[in-house]
Amino acid sequence: MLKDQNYYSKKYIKDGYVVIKNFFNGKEIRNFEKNLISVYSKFLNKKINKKNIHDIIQENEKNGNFDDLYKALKNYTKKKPFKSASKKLKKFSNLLFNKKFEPINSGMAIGINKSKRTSYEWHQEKPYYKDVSTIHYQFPILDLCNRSNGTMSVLVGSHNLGFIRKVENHKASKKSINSFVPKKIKQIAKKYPERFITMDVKDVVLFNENIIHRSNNNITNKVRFAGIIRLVEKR
Ligand SMILES: O=C(O)CCC(=O)C(=O)O
Ligand SMILES: [Fe+2]
Repeated sequence: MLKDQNYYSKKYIKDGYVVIKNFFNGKEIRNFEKNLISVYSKFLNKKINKKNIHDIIQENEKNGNFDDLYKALKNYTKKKPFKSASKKLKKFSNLLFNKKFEPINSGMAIGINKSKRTSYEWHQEKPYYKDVSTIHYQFPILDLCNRSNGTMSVLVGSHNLGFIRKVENHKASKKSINSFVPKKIKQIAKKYPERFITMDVKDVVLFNENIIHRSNNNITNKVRFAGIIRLVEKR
């Protein structure tokens, strides 16, 4: 099914992230899709399908219907596909690191054309999970993640900087995402190369709590959906 563990852990240690190809199977992906459609239909009060979901979400974004969009997203990430995926990723992580992990959070990054509201500036995950040791997974839902739909990018090797405590809080508006941007980001970004995380459906990226990463502009007319599962090391 997968490449050997050694490859993943070496690459993760060196670069601060690694893409695992074909982690999920067709059935798991279909469950993510089905739930996405049904939850968003319910919360946005529309008959949604795989085709029209993009226009409907963009319309809601344009109309400032941020509360319903947020409710849909929150509800979705608590559904069964996320629970099953968390279990699978937990097993995988325990083997990979020879440690014991537990799910700590799930979420979804959503990239909408012409909107910066839901996009993150450069940040580490560490400030959000200060007192624990965490690992992070992200994976495409419905469609692939690539540079044109604004997939996340990372500063390769920047996890070696450790927890950067000097950060600035960037939040464009009350209902925008909050990013903890390292104060010295300009210098840091010169030192570590930026790489865009491209993933096909079924792939997943594993990334370090200290790697610096961000969202990018979605220049397509489709929404980017990226599921997120975060695990914490049991002590
Ligand atoms: O994919 C994105 O837009 C960024 C997501 C992110 O920061 C994360 O998954 O921690
Ligand atoms: Fe993040």
